[in-house]
Amino acid sequence: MRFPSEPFKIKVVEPIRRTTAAERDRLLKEAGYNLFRIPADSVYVDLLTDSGTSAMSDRQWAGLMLGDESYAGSKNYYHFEETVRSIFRYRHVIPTHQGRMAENLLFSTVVKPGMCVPNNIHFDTTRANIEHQGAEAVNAVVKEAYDPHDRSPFKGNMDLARLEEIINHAGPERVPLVLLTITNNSGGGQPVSMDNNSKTRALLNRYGIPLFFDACRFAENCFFIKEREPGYRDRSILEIAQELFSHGDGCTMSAKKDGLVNIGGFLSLNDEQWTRDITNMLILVEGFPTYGGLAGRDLEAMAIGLREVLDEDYLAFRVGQVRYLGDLLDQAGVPILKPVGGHAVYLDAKEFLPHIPQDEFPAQALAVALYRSYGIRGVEIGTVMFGKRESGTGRILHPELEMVRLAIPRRVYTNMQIAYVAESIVDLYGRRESLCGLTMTYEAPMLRHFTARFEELSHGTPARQMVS
Ligand code: P70
Repeated sequence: MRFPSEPFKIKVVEPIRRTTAAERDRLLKEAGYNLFRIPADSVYVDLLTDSGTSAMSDRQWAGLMLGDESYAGSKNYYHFEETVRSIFRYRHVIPTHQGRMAENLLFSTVVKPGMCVPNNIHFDTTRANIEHQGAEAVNAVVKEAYDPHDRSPFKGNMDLARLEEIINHAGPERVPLVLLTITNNSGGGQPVSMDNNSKTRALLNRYGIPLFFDACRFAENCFFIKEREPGYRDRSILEIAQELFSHGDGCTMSAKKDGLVNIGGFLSLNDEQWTRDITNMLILVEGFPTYGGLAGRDLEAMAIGLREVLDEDYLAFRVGQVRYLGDLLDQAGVPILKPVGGHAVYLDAKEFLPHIPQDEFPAQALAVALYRSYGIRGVEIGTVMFGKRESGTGRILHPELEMVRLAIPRRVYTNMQIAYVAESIVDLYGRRESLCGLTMTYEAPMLRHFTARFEELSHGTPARQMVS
C-alpha cells in the first residue's frame, strides 16, 4: 500500500471535540437515530459528505478579498465564466447557489410530465427533481455496478443496450436528455470511461437526444481515466476533461465537490433556447445571471478552486487517501464496495450485518453504531435513501446496494485521522453480531433520509411496518 502523503501543509486549524459514548447515545436518541440531526460539534471525524466540506487554499481565501459585489457584471463572474468555459467548453455559463438548483432549472425547463430521463445512476436530488416534474428517472448503469466484489475499472459506465431499450420503450420524443453522473455517486463513486462516454454520445446521436453530465466529481473521474484507460497516461487532467465534455451538450455542477468551495454550482450548456428559458427562471428564483444566488467572492473562490482541482499532485493525494482507507479495511476483511471510489469508501451493510434484514435498515444501524461507539459520522445510502414504498401495500422495495458511505472531505483530515477511522471500523466489525436493526417512525414524502426518524429494535423484535 502506498502511503498518500499530503501535497500541502496546514496554516489554520479548527479544533474538534471528543465526546463520550454516553453523550453520543443521548444525542442519538434525541435525533431519532438520524445522523443528519446530530450537531456537528459533537462529531469527531465527519464523513457525512464531501460536499461543501472542503478546506479552501490560501489562494482561494485571498480570492474572497477580491470579491466585487456589484449586482450586475461583477468582475468575478467574468473570471468564473472564463474558467468554466476553458474546462467545459460550453457556450453559456449560469451560476447557481448549488447543484440542485442547476438541476431544478434544467429539469423544470426541459422535462415535462410523462417523460423519462435515463442516467447511469441518479443521485437523490437528481431523481427527486425529475420526479417533481412528473417524469420518470431511470437508471441504466452496467450490471457490474451492483456487485460489490467486481473490480472492473469503470463501474460507472452506462449499459448501452439497456439505454437503447429504455429510449425505444419510452419513445425518443419522450426522452428530453440523458445524464451521465461522473463519478457515479450512488454506485460507489465509480468512474465512467472515455470510451463509454463517446459510445453513449454516438448512440444518442442516432436518436437526436442531448447528453448532459452531472459533473460534481469530474476531476476525480478524469484522474481515474488517466490511471486506468489506455492512451491517457500522458494527457493532462485538463485535456482529459476537455475531451470528456466535448461528447456532451452541457452539464450541471455542484461546485461543493470538485469546485473545492463551501457553496456554489452552475449550469453550462450550448443550446440557445434552453439557455434563454433557464436564465428567465434563474432571475425569478435565484438572482441576476452574473451572480446566480452567490456573492461575487464565492464566484472568485469557485474560479480558483476549479483550476486547483485539476492539479495532479492534489488528485493523487485525494484519490490516494480514499484508497488508503479502503485498503486498510479490505486487508482486515471488512466488506467494502470494490474497487474503492474517488470520494468515499462504501461499507457493504448486507455483508457486514447479515443478521439484520433489509426491512430493518442495516446500513442505517451500522451508521448509528459507528457514531455511537467512535464519534464517526457516515451516511446511509440504501433503503432509507432509495427504498420505495409499493403503492397499495406500503411494503418497502429495497435498492440493490445497501451501504454506509464514508465520504472524505477534500484536504481536511490527516492520514492519522483516517487510520483512526479504519481502526474503529475494524473494531466494530469484530463485534458486529451485537448490532440490532431499526424501525422507521417518521418519513417525509420525498428525500426522506434528511428528516426520517427511527427507533432501535432489540434482538428478536420484528420490525413494525409503517404504512404511510
Ligand atoms: C453528497 C451530496 C450532491 C449531489 C451529487 C450528485 C451526483 C447532484 C448533487 C446535488 C448530497 C448529500 C448526501 C448525503 C449527505 C449530505 C449531502 N451530493 N449530483 O454528499 O448537489 O448538494 O450542491 O445541491 O452527489 O453526495 P448539491
